[in-house]
Amino acid sequence: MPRVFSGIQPSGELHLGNYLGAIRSWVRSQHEADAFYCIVDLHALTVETDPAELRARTRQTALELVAAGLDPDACTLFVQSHVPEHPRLTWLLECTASMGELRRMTQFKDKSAGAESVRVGLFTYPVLMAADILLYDTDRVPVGDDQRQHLELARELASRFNARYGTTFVVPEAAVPPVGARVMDLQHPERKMSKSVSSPLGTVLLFDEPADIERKVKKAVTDTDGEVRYDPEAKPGLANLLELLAVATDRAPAAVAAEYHRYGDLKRDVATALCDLLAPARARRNELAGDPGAIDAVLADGAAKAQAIAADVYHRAASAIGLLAPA
Ligand code: AQP
Repeated sequence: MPRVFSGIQPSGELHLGNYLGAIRSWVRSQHEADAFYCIVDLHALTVETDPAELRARTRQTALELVAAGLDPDACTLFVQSHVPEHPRLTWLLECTASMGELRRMTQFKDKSAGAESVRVGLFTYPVLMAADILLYDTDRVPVGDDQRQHLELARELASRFNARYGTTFVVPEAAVPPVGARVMDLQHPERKMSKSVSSPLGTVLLFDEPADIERKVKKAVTDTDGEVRYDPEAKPGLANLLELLAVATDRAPAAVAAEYHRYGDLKRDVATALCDLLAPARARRNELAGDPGAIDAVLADGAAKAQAIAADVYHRAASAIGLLAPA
């Protein structure tokens, strides 16, 4: 079975972009692959975080992922900081990466732009992400489009390490969905929907009530020419809505566009499709919320399974690079 790995930050409430870009493929992959899914709490430290909130969000993210369809019997779900090999391998990879290649990372440029003080962790974030992936001999990484560049770096670091020290890591492939890989903010269709950028009307949360979903879709920014056609360059807001309906109903955006003449009708059907798509997750979350201890047990079990693999791969890498093993 191929090995699949992917991660998500506990940096805010899960949104439709996280679901369509990543979590939906995770749910599918858990039945076809040996799947590892990680709540990457160390990544969340790269920006200002409140300690109590981070702790609560980490548990809540696990609960929400299970509600969204992850089955703890079919996949391994764990918290990054519970497996100490993640930061240990990061150091070996930081000594493999160069400053120049990290400076080229567009997410670093975006997130650091205008900041008075930038944490070193924000700069080295992609190396930690490479360690996350390489620790599990990962074949496939299901991610949204925004993570392509980081994935390329993980591949490059694996190949470079293998060339320098002998074959150690599996070189992973990105698996980016054909539609839904970049869900845009409904109010600012030029930027992606995001957890950490506040845009209450532009962000559809995974657990929004149907009335909120309808309100947000109804108010989504489009354009004034009134013609329904799929043209992401010229009509980004409309294209986003067409993609949402396409991905929710398993069709192509252009085929969806051909069925509509009025923006209002399209918005009505987008809202209905999203409400239907997200209803089962909302119902499951309400059930799971009654038993928070069950989630802690899932995470403990997941960390034990993950560490068994991560420890082996870390020791393989440490040995290859020349670290003396403890007697
Ligand atoms: N708008 C999006 N469209 C499609 N996929 C998306 N993903 C994120 N936003 C979109 C995918 O969700 C997975 C988890 O993302 P993450 O939590 O690790 O961080 P991120 O990519 O930086 O996403 P966010 O939600 O915008 O978080 P913040 O605001 O905290 O940075 C990834 O596979 C990502 O591609």
